[in-house]
Amino acid sequence: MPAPSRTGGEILVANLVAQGSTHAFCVPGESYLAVLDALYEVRETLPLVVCRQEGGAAYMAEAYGKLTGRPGIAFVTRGPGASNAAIGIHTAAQDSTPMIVFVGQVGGDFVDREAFQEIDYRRMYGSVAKWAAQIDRAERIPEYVAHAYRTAMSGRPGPVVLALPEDMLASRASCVDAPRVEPVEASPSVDQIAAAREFLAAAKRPLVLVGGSRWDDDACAALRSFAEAYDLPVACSFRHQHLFDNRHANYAGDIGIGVSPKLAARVRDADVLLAIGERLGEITTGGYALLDVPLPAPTLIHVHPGPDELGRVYQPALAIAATPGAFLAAMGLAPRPQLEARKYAAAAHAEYEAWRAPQPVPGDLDLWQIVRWLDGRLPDDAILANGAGNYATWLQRVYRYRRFRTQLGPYSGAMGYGVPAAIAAKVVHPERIVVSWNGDGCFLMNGQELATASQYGLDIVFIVIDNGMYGTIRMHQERAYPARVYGTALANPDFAALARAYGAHAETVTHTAEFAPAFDRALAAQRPALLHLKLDPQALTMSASLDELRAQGLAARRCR
Ligand SMILES: Cc1ncc(C[n+]2csc(CCOP(=O)(O)OP(=O)(O)O)c2C)c(N)n1
Ligand SMILES: [Mg+2]
Repeated sequence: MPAPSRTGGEILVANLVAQGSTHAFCVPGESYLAVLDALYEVRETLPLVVCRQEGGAAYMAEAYGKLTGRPGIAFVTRGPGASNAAIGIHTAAQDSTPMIVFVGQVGGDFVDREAFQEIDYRRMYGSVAKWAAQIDRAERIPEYVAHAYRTAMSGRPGPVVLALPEDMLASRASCVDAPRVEPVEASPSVDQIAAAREFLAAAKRPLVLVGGSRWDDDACAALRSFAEAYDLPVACSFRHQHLFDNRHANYAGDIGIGVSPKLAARVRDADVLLAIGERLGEITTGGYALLDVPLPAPTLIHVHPGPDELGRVYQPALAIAATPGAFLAAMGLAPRPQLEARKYAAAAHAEYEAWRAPQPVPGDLDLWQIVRWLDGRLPDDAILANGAGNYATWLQRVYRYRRFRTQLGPYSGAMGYGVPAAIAAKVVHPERIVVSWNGDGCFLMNGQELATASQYGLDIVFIVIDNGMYGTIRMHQERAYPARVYGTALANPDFAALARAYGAHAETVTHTAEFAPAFDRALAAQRPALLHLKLDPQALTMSASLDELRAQGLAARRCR
C-alpha cells in the first residue's frame, strides 16, 4: 500500500513521535502554523509547552536534553524567534547536550530576498550548532529528523538547528517515517583497557575526574563500584556533581569555578589522572593552569565519546574514544591498587567535608546554613536548577548531590537558566521536588516564565537571592578597579509581589531562621511558590565580604 499523503507539518510531528519525543517547547509563529496544527492532533502523546520568550523555551529544551539524554525539542519562529533562542543553543553546545531547534523559515518563493524576518540559519548557527540545515522537501523530513536525532546524541552531543520553509511545511508528500534512532555506542579496545588498568594499578596519587554527557544510571552505578574497587578519589567537573554521590567516602569535590585549593593541588600532584566524559575545558582546568598544555604532568588517561575532544588541548598518554558506560563496564572490578593510593581517597573526601563546613558571613541571612538545611531536608531525587552568579557557589559547595540528573546548571556559565530549567524538570518529573535557585540578576533574565509555571500548574519552589547587584561582576570590579562601582548595581522590584501577580505563593525571607518554615509552606502550596531572600550586600562571596574585597583590590592597586 502506498504511504498516505500528509502535509510537511504532519510528517514532521509523526517523526518526532516515532523518535519518542514526549514534550516540545515553543513560542508560536505564523511561519510554522502547519506544525502547530499537526501537534494539535498529538496533544496527549506529545504535549506542547508554550513559553513567553524563546530564550526560555530553548533553555527548557536544553534542560530536557540533560534530564532524558534524548534531544529536547524547541519550536521558534523566523529571525526574531531564532535570535532569542540563541542562548539555549549556545548552552547546549558548551554543555554537550542533545537538542533540536526547529526554526520557521520564509517560503522558497521569497528566499534570498531578505524577506520578512528572513535569516539563513545555516550561516547564523553554522559555528554554534553541531549541525544546522534546512529541509526543502517534505518527503525528506524523516531522513533529516533521524539524522538530527543521531547527530544530537552521538559522539559529543550537541544542538541541531533545522529550518522549515513555510511552503515546505504546507506542501503534501507521501513518505515512510524513520524508526527511532539510538546514539552510536563507542567502546574501548581490549588493549586500551589493559593499559588503563596497568596505569591505575601502579598509581600512588590517582584522581578520577568525571563530567560531560552520555552518562546514564548504569554508568553512574559502574563508576561507584569502580571507584570502590580501586579506592580512587572521584572529582566531578563544574555542574556535574550529580554523577557521583557527594556523600560517598571517595568523593573528592568539584573542579570548576571556585575549586578548593586542596583539590586543585591534588590535580597538580596526581601521578595518574583519569578523565571520563569531561572534555577538560577552561573552567575544569582553572583556565588551563591546573594542567600544563600540551603535556600535563600527570599521566592522562582521557576517555571521551567524541574522538575530536581527545588531545584537543591536552595530549593524553592513553586516548580512549568511548562512552563512560562502555569504558567503566570494560574496566570492571580489577585488583586493588597500592595501599598508599587507598589512603589517598579517604584523605580527599575529608578535605571535601572540611571545604563545605560553614564559615561566618555578614548579615542576618546565612546561605551556608540555609543550604545545609536544604541538604538535610530534600529527598535524594529532588532536582535543583540554577544559573550563573556568586549565589550559585553556596549550592555548589555546600549541597551534596546524590543522584544522577538532580543537578541542572549551565556548564556554559549562562545566566537565566534556573527558572526555565526548573520548569522543564517539573514537566518531565511532576512527582519530584524541584527547586529553582536564582540570583536577582539571573532571575529577571527569564522570570517571565513564572507565567508558564502558573499556566501549567507546576509546583516549583523558586528561590531568589537578592543582593541588589550583579554581584559576580561587582566582585571582579572591586578586585580589578576597586571603589569604582559602575554598571553592576540593581534597583529591584518586590520579587514576592511580582510572583503573586503571576499567581504564585510568595514570601520574603530576611533572617536565616525564617527560611525553613517558609520553604515548607512553599512546598505545601501546591502551585508555583517564590521565596525572596534578602542577602546582605556584604555577603558577596563565601569567604570574603564586599569591604574585604575592596580593601584587597586597593592594596593590590597600590602595589601595581
Ligand atoms: C547571559 C549572561 N549575561 C551576562 C553574564 C555575565 N555575568 C556572570 S555572573 C553575572 C552576575 C549575576 O548576578 P546575580 O544573578 O544577581 O548573582 P550574584 O552574582 O549577584 O550572586 C553576570 C552579569 C553571564 N554569565 N550570562
Ligand atoms: Mg545578585
